[in-house]
Amino acid sequence: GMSWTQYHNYSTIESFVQWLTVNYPTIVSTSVIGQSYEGRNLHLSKVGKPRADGKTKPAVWFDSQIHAREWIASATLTYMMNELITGYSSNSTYQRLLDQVDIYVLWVINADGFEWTKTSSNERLWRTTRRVNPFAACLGADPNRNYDHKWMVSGAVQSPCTQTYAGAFPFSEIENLHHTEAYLARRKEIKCLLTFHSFSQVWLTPWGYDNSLPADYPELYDLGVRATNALRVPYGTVYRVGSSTALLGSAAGATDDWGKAKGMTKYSYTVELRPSSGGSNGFILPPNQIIPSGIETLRAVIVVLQQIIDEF
Ligand code: 0X9
Ligand code: ZN
Repeated sequence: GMSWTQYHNYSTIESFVQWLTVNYPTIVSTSVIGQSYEGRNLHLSKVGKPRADGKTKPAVWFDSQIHAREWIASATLTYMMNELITGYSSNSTYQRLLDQVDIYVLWVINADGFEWTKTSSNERLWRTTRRVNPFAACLGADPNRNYDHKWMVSGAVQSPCTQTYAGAFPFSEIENLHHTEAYLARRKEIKCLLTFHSFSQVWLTPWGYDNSLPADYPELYDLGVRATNALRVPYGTVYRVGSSTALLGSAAGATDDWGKAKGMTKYSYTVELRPSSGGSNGFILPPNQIIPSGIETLRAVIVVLQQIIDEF
């Protein structure tokens, strides 16, 4: 097992995923979908009980840590998955959920950037990937500007030395390319995408590339409200719900818009976790908030899983 009283490095998260896979083989399987730019394995787990009749179940996709510095994202996701998996045999709610829905988990998208924030002496606030850019001294691109739906139309730039560099072309970043290949291969099953970030305590719907709203926005908004109402129960943590553009301003090429437009995923959300505010300090969330974040966010996730089961 792993602890949630501190933030861990990439190899510890890998060992934890391996441990879950070995110890809960009836509900967890894990594969490597490819390697990061620096050669780290990118792990995708499938969590859920296969149906006895072999019929397909609806699935949801969770991912985290596309932004290197947002440590609470993978900490919260690992906490929630540990709780669901290790609690499966004794908790009838978890059992009912995992018997009816599959959860794909891409644990850490930006493994290189994440590890850099852990190991470099002064780049705790690194955001992007770590790829060498052929014509610039600065490394990396913003992987949350690198997907191919409305790439570069807003909130992104073409200069490598900025935090929101979209990359030279869509899927220039190998981590994004592995993500889209693994995702689109399963898109007929996937009804919901949650991509975990920090911070601001907002539950964001598409679209993020401009101020238009998808036709089914009322349903996305309604589920977001119900999820964040459940999240509020344990500690009173307040989230706002709305489109990315309405709440944060537009930025194109992000996971959520791509998931909805290219993946045809109805419920596609970016979840910006604790804290609600704080400048760059907001990324440095004290480790004693990992477990509360995990507990409250799991409440929201349970509402989402139940909706997917009821609707599909
Ligand atoms: O700007 C981002 O990539 C996300 N915020 S963060 O502070 N974690 O960097 C928000 C992305 C919201 N989605 C879209 N703009 N499509
Ligand atoms: Zn982010």
